[in-house]
Amino acid sequence: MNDKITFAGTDLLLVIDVQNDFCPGGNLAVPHGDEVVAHINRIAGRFAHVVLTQDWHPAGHQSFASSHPGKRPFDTAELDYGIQILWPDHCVQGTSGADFHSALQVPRAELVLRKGFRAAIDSYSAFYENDRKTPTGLAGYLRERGIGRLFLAGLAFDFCVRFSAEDAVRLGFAVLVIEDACRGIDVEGSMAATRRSLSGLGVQCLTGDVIA
Ligand code: VGL
Ligand code: ZN
Repeated sequence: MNDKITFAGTDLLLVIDVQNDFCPGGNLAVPHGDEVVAHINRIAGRFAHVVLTQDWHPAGHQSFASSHPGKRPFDTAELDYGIQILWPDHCVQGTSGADFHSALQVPRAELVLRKGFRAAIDSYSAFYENDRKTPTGLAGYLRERGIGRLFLAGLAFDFCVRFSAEDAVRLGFAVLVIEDACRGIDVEGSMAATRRSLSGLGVQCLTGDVIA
């Protein structure tokens, strides 16, 4: 059993990409992705601060397989910044697929951070785009607000949650992942690789029952 968490005013819940396209019926459905919603709704009230991220791509984004003739979803392509997995079109700006899941109830969220809006660069992490250099501004926002510890939840565990957690550690935040409030895609062992990476970085994975 995990011990109950003692919260500080400098803790923040970072909810990653709980959007229709990542839920069953969506264009890039994460298996059981909608199951994170109830977990997140239940724990969000325990946090003094909540931030949501929203994957937010222009039509024709370079991470879409449809932008690369002859390629199919889950193929890879060499982009300016390196190898990129190609995805089905998803989370296109202004579409219902980009909307948050309608049952997500986090009215106290203080910021919605949109990412992936540059046509030529994907952005898994809430902190840096996939060139690993272009900041989203979130680190500055959190530092100015005196946030020290981040609890992560959302979709997908092995992409946007993983990259966000790894960057947050490198940026000096304490990071915990609420694992039962995440679901993953699992592309070629990416779930196991995520667990290895997070444990190597000292990121604690816990379950929501120690919070709610
Ligand atoms: C994500 C793939 C492409 C995610 C976003 O939210 O994990 N994955 N865009
Ligand atoms: Zn995306």
